[in-house]
Amino acid sequence: MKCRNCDTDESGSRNGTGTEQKMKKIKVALAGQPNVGKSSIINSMTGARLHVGNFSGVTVEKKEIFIEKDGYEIEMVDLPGIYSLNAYTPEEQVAKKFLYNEDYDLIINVADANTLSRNLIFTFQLMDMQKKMILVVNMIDEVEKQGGKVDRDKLEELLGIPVILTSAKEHRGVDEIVDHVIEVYTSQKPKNKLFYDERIEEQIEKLVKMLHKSPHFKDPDEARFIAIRLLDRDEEVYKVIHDLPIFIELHEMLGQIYRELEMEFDEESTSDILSDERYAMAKALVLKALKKPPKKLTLTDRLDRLLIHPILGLPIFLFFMWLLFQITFEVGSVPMEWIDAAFTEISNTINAVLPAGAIQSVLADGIVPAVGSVIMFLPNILILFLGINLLEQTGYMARAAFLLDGFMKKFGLQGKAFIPLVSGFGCTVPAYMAARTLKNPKDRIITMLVLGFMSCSARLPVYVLLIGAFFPTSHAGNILFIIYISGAILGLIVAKILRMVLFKGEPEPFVMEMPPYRFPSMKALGVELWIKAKLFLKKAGTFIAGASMIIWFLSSYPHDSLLVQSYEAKIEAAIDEAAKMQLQSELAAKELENSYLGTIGKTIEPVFAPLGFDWRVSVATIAGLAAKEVVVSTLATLYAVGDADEKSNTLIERLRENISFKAAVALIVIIMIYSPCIAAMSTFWAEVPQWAWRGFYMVYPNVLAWLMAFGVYNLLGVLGY
Ligand SMILES: Nc1nc2c(ncn2[C@@H]2O[C@H](COP(=O)(O)OP(=O)(O)OP(=O)(O)O)[C@@H](O)[C@H]2O)c(=O)[nH]1
Ligand SMILES: [Mg+2]
Repeated sequence: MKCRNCDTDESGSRNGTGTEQKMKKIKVALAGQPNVGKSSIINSMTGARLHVGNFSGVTVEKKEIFIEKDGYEIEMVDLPGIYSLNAYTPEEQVAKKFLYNEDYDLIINVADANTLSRNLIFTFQLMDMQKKMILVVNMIDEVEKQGGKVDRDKLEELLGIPVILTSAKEHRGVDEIVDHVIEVYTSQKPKNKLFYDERIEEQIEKLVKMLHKSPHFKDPDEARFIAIRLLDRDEEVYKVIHDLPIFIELHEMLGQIYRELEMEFDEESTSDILSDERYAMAKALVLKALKKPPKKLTLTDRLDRLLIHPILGLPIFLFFMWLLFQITFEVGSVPMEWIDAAFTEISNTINAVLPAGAIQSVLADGIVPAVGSVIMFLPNILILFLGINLLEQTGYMARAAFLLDGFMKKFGLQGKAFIPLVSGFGCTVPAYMAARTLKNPKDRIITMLVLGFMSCSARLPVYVLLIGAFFPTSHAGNILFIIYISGAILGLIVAKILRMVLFKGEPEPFVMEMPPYRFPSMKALGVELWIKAKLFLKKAGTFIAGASMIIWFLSSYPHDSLLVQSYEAKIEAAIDEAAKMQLQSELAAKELENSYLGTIGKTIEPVFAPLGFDWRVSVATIAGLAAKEVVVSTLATLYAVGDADEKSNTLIERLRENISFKAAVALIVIIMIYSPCIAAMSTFWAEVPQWAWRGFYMVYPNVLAWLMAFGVYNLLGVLGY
């Protein structure tokens, strides 16, 4: 078996092999309830690196992985988790739309063996679609560890579809899946074994007959599915039949059927009747096919006694967060100094080896310090990501959301918003996507509007650099923690204001599944960190290096030969080395000020002057709109180009000489609040179609950032800094 795009980090694109024309294609939809291990199964089968986590709503967009075997090209589509075909949240809608509208050959329905009966309810809905289907019962390791057992043959016999027992964690059963896919694809579809109560079947039959009157529903399987979905009060399906010529007749018949069934079953809606039916079938099936593990107090129960304790829960959570930022700073700064020193050494070597000129300058003053200044924060970023990953993988994320629900509700946000907000500490782009798990559109837009205040990992380099330069090392970890917490608190306050002014009403009540605690897989953690490191280094080597070349060019040209000549004469006439050095520094500073960037900087300087920023910091701030690391690399380039002083070698020393403490704090405030990077902004645009919100989103964080920075700068001034 060969996987074609598994070594791409997040899949999606296909790298053609040229052989694909000859291959027969099979398209498989991987559907199942959230957190059952769909993405893990694809990873385990193919070596792909789809993102997994121990909470519902990890996958929010469909992802394709291609595998080849025995002359077949199999496209596996990993879908977001979906509780039922009566889906509500935007990410569930992605899965539902795919299942309804796309052309695919078969469904692999993944179920969690721990919660089999609940999962089977969705399985029945999928079986109603009358497509070729395989049931994969995953997490078999957990059930067996507790002394339970799933009877595969029994399940197959009762459901009438192939069943595979798997453990994605232990790589058990997963290799069988591809063979089954090919076998099911090449064989006839088995006969439908799923029938409801006779009284319901009678009505389904009536509806099918009516649907057959329309040329759209000649296929009996499809007509049966539509009939069942109509009984299940599926709005999407209702919209489809609404436009048919038979609609009036059908609508009348439906009304009558609803009334009859509701009377007969004494239920409020036919949808409830079908739910009860499926529930009863699932229960009966589980009784026959699952040996239940004996009930005992699990590790999860014992851990939860402490971790979601009504009084201790929150302080424990805050302690974990504090610890994370301490470690991020303390442990991260050790290799940081080595990396910094290594890049300074490279710059010095380039200066020594290459003849003076544009090439020497673009390398030693442009690319090397810029890329180095960003790469040196890789250790900090990896530690922060490790922390977020642990939160995701262990199952603690859902608990933290639960603990903070009451608190967040006071600020007009719902507890579930905690997940996108925390993801925002890693990267704002997936965090905007993760907001899809919020059902209520108002909750979702508020969360997205304040998400930018959760400092992403790209802002970490700016913070660590400024903290290193302007605060005592002993407090560094605490300062970092305070910055992150302040961002979060500001987010809550803004959410409250938005809720009061623009989005009146209450946030949705908290509904979220608490998954069992799971030990994170070291391999999965390693892979996630490796992907992160690779992406970060790639960004430093491409985007940041490119940006630094532009900054270097703009800050080195145009050359004023008259100025250089006049200074060269002065330097030659200088009496001693010190005077020479002084003149060289003056020349470098003047040239920089006269450069293109100097001119641009001077033009925008007045906007930032009230915050104590000189033109260089102003330019770096604006450049940070592209990506936050660019703030650091721009400062590195600007201070390297304009600095001929051999004494202050590191960027930190140069910053201390050129920026005041209060301006540095104002810069931290700006970075914390103003618009995130281009990638994040375009994601927001893609996720939020309303122009009014897009416009608001582009303006308000920047105005707020300036005002807050101005306030802090002046407050520090009053306090005597
Ligand atoms: N013990 C055990 N854990 C598993 C197994 N498969 C997945 N997991 C864990 O279950 C959690 C959920 O896995 P995912 O692959 O993200 O689940 P998903 O179905 O893709 O979830 P959504 O994308 O949210 O719908 C993760 O913590 C996995 O490590 C398994 O077979 N055994
Ligand atoms: Mg997933």
